[in-house]
Amino acid sequence: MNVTIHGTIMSPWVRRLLACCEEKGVSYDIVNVVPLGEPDPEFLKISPLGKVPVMEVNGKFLPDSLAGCAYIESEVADPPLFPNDSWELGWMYWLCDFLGTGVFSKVEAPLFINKFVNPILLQTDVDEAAIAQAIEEMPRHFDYLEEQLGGGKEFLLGDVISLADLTAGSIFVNFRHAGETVDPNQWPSLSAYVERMHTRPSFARLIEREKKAVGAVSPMFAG
Ligand SMILES: N[C@@H](CCC(=O)N[C@@H](CS)C(=O)NCC(=O)O)C(=O)O
Repeated sequence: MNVTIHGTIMSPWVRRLLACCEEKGVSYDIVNVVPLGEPDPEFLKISPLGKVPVMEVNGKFLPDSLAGCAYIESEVADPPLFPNDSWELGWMYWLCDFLGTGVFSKVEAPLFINKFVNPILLQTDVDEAAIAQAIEEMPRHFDYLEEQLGGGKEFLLGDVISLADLTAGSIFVNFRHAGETVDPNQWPSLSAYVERMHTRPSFARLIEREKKAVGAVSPMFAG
């Protein structure tokens, strides 16, 4: 199976879909689309919301990473990333939503935009109030993840990896691009978990590609 992924490798949602391909051994090509400014009308034809990623498969286009991951799961069963157990499956969707609506939107996106994209890539204004607000939001979001990982869990659902882990792993790459790290004294389980996720072969390959693309420009790779 081969898919084409339209988007930028720096997007957490593109990266989540790439991580799904990497984990399942699905080969992929990347068409670089950076969703800044007014979307190209041609792109809106395959992505009505103007967002990345779009997954192209057999001449058809799926404009959402969750939809793309669900499609891949259904085509390539091993290793499973969506649990069979009904409760676990529901809980996994909840965790994905918490990570996207909470951790990403409230904490990591404002930091990524205002500590990396705007000052470093675009050299435009930084919203200091947005940074302060994100720092304020961080503890309650990270406390929740720390609690979820309690009792020595390897992954968010326990012993087995799921899409929730790819979502978290991906979002925390952006956190690192913003020059941030999870404080191991305050959140020891979360800090170790992020390290474990980022050293998995799937994420290690994705991070290496990003390093080649942006190099020391990203605070994640500087120094
Ligand atoms: N639910 C979508 C979210 C995708 C998303 O928000 N992508 C951002 C990049 S990180 C984007 O394309 N933003 C451009 C825009 O909103 O115009 C998914 O998982 O694919």
